[in-house]
Amino acid sequence: MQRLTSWSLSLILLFSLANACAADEAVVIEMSAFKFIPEDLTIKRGTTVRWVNKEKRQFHSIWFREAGEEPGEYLFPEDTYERKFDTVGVFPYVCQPHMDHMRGVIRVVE
Ligand SMILES: [Cu+2]
Repeated sequence: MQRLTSWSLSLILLFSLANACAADEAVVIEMSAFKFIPEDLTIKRGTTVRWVNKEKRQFHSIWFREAGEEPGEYLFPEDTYERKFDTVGVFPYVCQPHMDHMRGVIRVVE
Protein backbone atom coordinates (compact mmCIF):
# COMPACT_ATOMS: atom_id res chain seq x y z
CA MET A 1 0.00 0.00 0.00
CA GLN A 2 2.80 2.36 0.96
CA ARG A 3 4.66 1.51 -2.25
CA LEU A 4 1.58 2.08 -4.36
CA THR A 5 1.07 5.50 -2.80
CA SER A 6 4.58 6.74 -3.48
CA TRP A 7 4.38 5.27 -6.98
CA SER A 8 1.17 7.24 -7.58
CA LEU A 9 2.81 10.39 -6.24
CA SER A 10 5.72 9.90 -8.63
CA LEU A 11 3.29 9.56 -11.50
CA ILE A 12 1.47 12.74 -10.48
CA LEU A 13 4.81 14.56 -10.29
CA LEU A 14 5.79 13.25 -13.71
CA PHE A 15 2.54 14.41 -15.28
CA SER A 16 2.90 17.83 -13.66
CA LEU A 17 6.41 18.15 -15.08
CA ALA A 18 5.25 17.03 -18.49
CA ASN A 19 2.47 19.63 -18.46
CA ALA A 20 4.87 22.36 -17.37
CA CYS A 21 7.18 21.45 -20.24
CA ALA A 22 4.32 21.33 -22.74
CA ALA A 23 3.23 24.81 -21.68
CA ASP A 24 6.72 26.07 -22.42
CA GLU A 25 6.74 24.67 -25.92
CA ALA A 26 5.05 27.77 -27.31
CA VAL A 27 7.13 29.76 -29.76
CA VAL A 28 7.51 33.32 -28.54
CA ILE A 29 7.16 36.48 -30.63
CA GLU A 30 8.17 39.63 -28.81
CA MET A 31 6.60 43.00 -29.41
CA SER A 32 9.39 45.51 -28.96
CA ALA A 33 10.23 48.92 -30.45
CA PHE A 34 7.05 48.77 -32.57
CA LYS A 35 8.05 45.49 -34.18
CA PHE A 36 7.12 41.85 -34.02
CA ILE A 37 10.30 39.86 -33.42
CA PRO A 38 10.55 37.75 -35.47
CA GLU A 39 8.26 39.34 -38.04
CA ASP A 40 8.32 36.28 -40.26
CA LEU A 41 7.94 32.97 -38.43
CA THR A 42 7.67 29.43 -39.76
CA ILE A 43 6.25 26.78 -37.44
CA LYS A 44 5.00 23.21 -37.65
CA ARG A 45 1.27 22.56 -37.66
CA GLY A 46 -0.06 22.24 -34.12
CA THR A 47 2.42 24.72 -32.65
CA THR A 48 1.29 27.38 -30.20
CA VAL A 49 2.59 30.89 -30.66
CA ARG A 50 2.79 33.24 -27.72
CA TRP A 51 3.09 36.98 -28.30
CA VAL A 52 4.62 38.93 -25.43
CA ASN A 53 4.58 42.70 -25.16
CA LYS A 54 8.09 43.69 -24.09
CA GLU A 55 7.58 47.45 -24.39
CA LYS A 56 7.96 49.71 -21.37
CA ARG A 57 4.74 51.65 -21.95
CA GLN A 58 3.33 51.00 -25.38
CA PHE A 59 0.36 48.75 -26.06
CA HIS A 60 -0.07 46.71 -29.22
CA SER A 61 -2.52 44.19 -30.62
CA ILE A 62 -2.63 41.08 -32.77
CA TRP A 63 -5.12 41.30 -35.61
CA PHE A 64 -5.53 38.65 -38.30
CA ARG A 65 -7.24 41.22 -40.45
CA GLU A 66 -6.90 39.38 -43.79
CA ALA A 67 -8.65 36.37 -42.26
CA GLY A 68 -11.64 38.63 -41.61
CA GLU A 69 -11.32 38.46 -37.84
CA GLU A 70 -12.19 41.13 -35.31
CA PRO A 71 -9.27 43.25 -34.06
CA GLY A 72 -7.68 41.68 -31.00
CA GLU A 73 -7.69 43.30 -27.59
CA TYR A 74 -4.89 45.69 -26.72
CA LEU A 75 -1.90 44.04 -25.10
CA PHE A 76 -0.17 46.19 -22.52
CA PRO A 77 3.44 45.67 -21.36
CA GLU A 78 3.95 42.07 -20.16
CA ASP A 79 0.56 41.01 -21.52
CA THR A 80 0.56 37.88 -23.64
CA TYR A 81 -1.63 36.36 -26.30
CA GLU A 82 -1.55 32.73 -27.40
CA ARG A 83 -2.86 30.98 -30.45
CA LYS A 84 -2.45 27.43 -31.67
CA PHE A 85 -2.08 26.94 -35.41
CA ASP A 86 -3.72 23.71 -36.56
CA THR A 87 -4.01 24.56 -40.25
CA VAL A 88 -1.21 24.67 -42.79
CA GLY A 89 -1.01 28.03 -44.53
CA VAL A 90 0.25 31.59 -44.43
CA PHE A 91 -1.31 33.84 -41.81
CA PRO A 92 -0.47 37.53 -41.95
CA TYR A 93 -1.43 39.78 -39.07
CA VAL A 94 -1.02 43.38 -38.02
CA CYS A 95 -1.03 45.46 -34.88
CA GLN A 96 -4.21 47.49 -35.17
CA PRO A 97 -2.94 50.85 -33.84
CA HIS A 98 0.30 50.63 -35.86
CA MET A 99 -0.82 48.61 -38.84
CA ASP A 100 1.02 50.76 -41.37
CA HIS A 101 4.39 49.49 -40.21
CA MET A 102 3.83 46.83 -37.56
CA ARG A 103 3.10 43.57 -39.33
CA GLY A 104 3.97 39.94 -39.07
CA VAL A 105 3.32 36.62 -40.71
CA ILE A 106 3.03 33.06 -39.42
CA ARG A 107 3.81 30.30 -41.93
CA VAL A 108 2.46 26.95 -40.83
CA VAL A 109 3.99 23.90 -42.46
CA GLU A 110 3.31 20.17 -42.14
CU1 LIG B 1 1.53 48.16 -32.18
